[in-house]
Amino acid sequence: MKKVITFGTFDVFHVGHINILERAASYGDYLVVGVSSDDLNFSKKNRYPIYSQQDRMRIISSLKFVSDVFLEESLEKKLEYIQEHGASVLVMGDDWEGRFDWVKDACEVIYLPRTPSISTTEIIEVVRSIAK
Ligand code: C2G
Repeated sequence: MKKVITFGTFDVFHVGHINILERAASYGDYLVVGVSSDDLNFSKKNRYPIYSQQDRMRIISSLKFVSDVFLEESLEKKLEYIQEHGASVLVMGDDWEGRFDWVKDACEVIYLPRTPSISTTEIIEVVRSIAK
């Protein structure tokens, strides 16, 4: 069985997230998703996600093309996660282009184009401006 792995926060879930997960799944027979923990997010973006890690994991695990979900607690543990889950392909959006090339000895690394004109940050900004 060919296992594909991908990672992300998937906060305020939107169609860009669906698109990357669906395309990632098409590279194999089994898609495992590392959902970034609340603390990892705080360390990367200096803010906590709107949705809790429990809710984000529940949303991702309910998708028909996702086979397994786990909590991603550190960016440096990519290789460990890949080996632990027996993944032979890592898929990421191209905002991460080149950033995970260091795992290429362990598995194939594919960066896919992001869905244009949608992001969690933009949704938060729009909602904020409406609420004012
Ligand atoms: N994405 C996309 N199109 C968008 C928005 C996001 O294809 N319009 C993709 C991103 O490229 C990423 C995935 O959706 O592959 C999840 O995006 P984020 O939730 O923003 O994930 P991020 O916080 O970048 O966490 O170990 C890596 C990190 O955990 C990635």
